[in-house]
Amino acid sequence: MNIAIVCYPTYGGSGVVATELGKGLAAREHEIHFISYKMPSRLTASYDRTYFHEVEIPSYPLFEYPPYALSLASKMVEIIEYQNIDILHVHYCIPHSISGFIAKKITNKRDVKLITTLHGTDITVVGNDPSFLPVTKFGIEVSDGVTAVSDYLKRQTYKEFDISKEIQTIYNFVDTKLFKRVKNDKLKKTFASEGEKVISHITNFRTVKKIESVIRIFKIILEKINSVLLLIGDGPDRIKAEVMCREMNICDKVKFLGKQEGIVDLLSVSDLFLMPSETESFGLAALEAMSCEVPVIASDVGGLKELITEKTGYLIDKGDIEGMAKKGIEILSDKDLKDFLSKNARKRAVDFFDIDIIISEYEQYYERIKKTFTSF
Ligand code: GMT
Repeated sequence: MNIAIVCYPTYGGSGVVATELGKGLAAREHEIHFISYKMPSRLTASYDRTYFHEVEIPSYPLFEYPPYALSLASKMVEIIEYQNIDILHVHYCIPHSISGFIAKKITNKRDVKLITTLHGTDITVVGNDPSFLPVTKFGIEVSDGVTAVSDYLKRQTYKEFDISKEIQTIYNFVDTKLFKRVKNDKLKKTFASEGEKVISHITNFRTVKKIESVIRIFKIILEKINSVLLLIGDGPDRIKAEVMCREMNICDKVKFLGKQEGIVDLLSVSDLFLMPSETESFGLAALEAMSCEVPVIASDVGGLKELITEKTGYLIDKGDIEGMAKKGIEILSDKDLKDFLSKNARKRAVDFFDIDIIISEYEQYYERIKKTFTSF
């Protein structure tokens, strides 16, 4: 199939899933056309049968806010017309599914199927902002196929939007052959001294990720366990986190690493991963940690219970900082417990969320949607 994949290029879950999906599909002989306003962050090399099309955003004095959704629709029209596209797969509803609908209308090609994957904040935060609700609902309704990254998100979409559209859950995935624990003592020594434990957190530092909770949990753990905290990523709340560390006098123990490409190496030196998010439709970063044998302590919210079990980590009530720290101390001070959780975390990633399993699900879904009739 010729598949156009539309995503945000930034350091965020939906862009990562879209890019890894495209790379995985290209490896299975499909032709992939990525469309975005910038090269997606995980499209770091050139791959066979993979093309990137940049959306140019015109600046004109009249446009205080350049109409990105329309520039994107124009680019989609061009790609549909000239690349013989079968599937237009957009990741994150707003504004991608609306642009996709416009492009389909302009080209009038009913055989091109528009598939929208809902990722999380497009439904839970942005989508149900009253000003976005009607367009999000419309974007879902006019898609030929809709997938959600967890059953939780599917339920949430039905609840918030009062729609009858069929939504299929297709989970996030990880390439377990790449996301595999590697021994790297040299790297470990750059962060931690002998006997010091490494706790990690990957974040876009948005409010929903609750960075202040990560730091508070770490501070309590630190009182009992000699450890360091690696904060990987960047974003709006980073400065707040840096100020907190200064006030708590723990700057030497918290390493702000910024955006990193060598995630596998960093997870491989980690003993524990924290995800105390306010909400999380799936928790891709937690899955990547699990694949690298890192147990996860997370909030008991959203779709995280579809990923994390009592054999792979702990789900604790949202906001229960003491509870999360207590479990962290337990894991870091009991080698048998840590080994048990690590082994099962890896097993769960391999058995249920490996790239090969999930890419096959997407392929089957595309085949099914291709056979459906589009009335507009
Ligand atoms: O808001 C974010 O955290 C980023 C967002 C995205 O779409 O880039 O992440 C969401 O999509 C990921 C991939 O499907 C999921 O694993 C994350 O759980 C989800 N984030 C939230 O629901 C907060």
